[in-house]
Amino acid sequence: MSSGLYSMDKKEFDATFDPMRVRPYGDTMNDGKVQLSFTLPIKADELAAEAAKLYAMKMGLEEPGVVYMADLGVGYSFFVVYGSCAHTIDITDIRVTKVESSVMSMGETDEFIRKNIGKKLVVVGASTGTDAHTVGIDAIMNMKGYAGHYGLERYEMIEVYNLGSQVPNEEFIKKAVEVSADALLISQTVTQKNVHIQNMTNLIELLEAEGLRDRFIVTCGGPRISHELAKELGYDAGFGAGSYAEDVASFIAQEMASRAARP
Ligand code: B12
Repeated sequence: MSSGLYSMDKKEFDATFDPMRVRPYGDTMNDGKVQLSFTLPIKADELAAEAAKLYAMKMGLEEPGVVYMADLGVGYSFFVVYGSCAHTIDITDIRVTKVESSVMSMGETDEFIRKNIGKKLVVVGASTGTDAHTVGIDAIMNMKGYAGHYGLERYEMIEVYNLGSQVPNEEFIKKAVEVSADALLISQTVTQKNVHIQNMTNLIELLEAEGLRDRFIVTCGGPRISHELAKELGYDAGFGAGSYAEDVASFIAQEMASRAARP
């Protein structure tokens, strides 16, 4: 490593540097530089810029600077603030809850299903509750998929029912029973006032009340969904931003096979 990377002398840096304790990096290693953006409900002027700076300081940023201020209309201002953060994270303390299946390609998943399950898997998906966003669930289910990753409709060994958006949980479950679904795919995009938590919890409660919870593999996804949250709410797996059909297809196939193998 070149000593030019560091704000301190290389010897001094090597003596204090702990690769397990990390902090953000901007211009020079370990400088703690971060950038954040936020909106204040006051008009964009010198007072607002000072308020943004003080707020950043309260958040723990040292020497914050307003690098961008924009007028958002009557009485609102938008800021980008840059500063240094002193905190570090000990990465040896971090425990990650992640989906345990290994991700297979579309061809490998089809082959896995043929070999280990011997029938097409039936999946039913929707953006449930009041959520009107369809792009996420379509990215996973539609034939053309998303960002070069084909969707589930393209899989030879998966039969797909995409019910669209704003599907009430009762209707969703009814369809799943009607088509003898193996797996349910719930998409949630709107998280304002935790509406997704209420809706996702309601689905699990309805399944439990009807004695159907164990009949399906129940998965969910969305930009603010994590596997950890999904497990907490009683789902089998959760998929966040940047997930693709391969992720959920691999999980469902492997989970089906391991359930079938259980005595
Ligand atoms: C397009 C859009 C809309 C379109 C939706 C059109 C449509 N047919 O879907 C329209 C204009 C209708 C819309 C409406 C609204 N929207 Co809107 N919308 C967006 C926008 C710009 C993009 C969302 C999107 O399509 N992303 C692309 C997809 C591919 O990404 P994704 O959803 O994350 O999906 C990926 C993963 O999350 C995952 N995934 C998703 N679902 C699932 C499911 C499973 C099973 C799996 C495995 C994976 C998975 O895989 C996908 C691929 O990687 C976002 C802002 C943004 N830039 O993200 C706001 C946004 C989502 N909308 C927002 C809001 C508030 C609304 C409204 C409530 C606004 C209003 N007051 O009326 C309404 C919704 C009303 C309602 N009842 O739901 C907010 C949500 C805030 C929040 N956290 O709650 C956002 C973030 C905008 C914002 N910053 O305020 N919206």
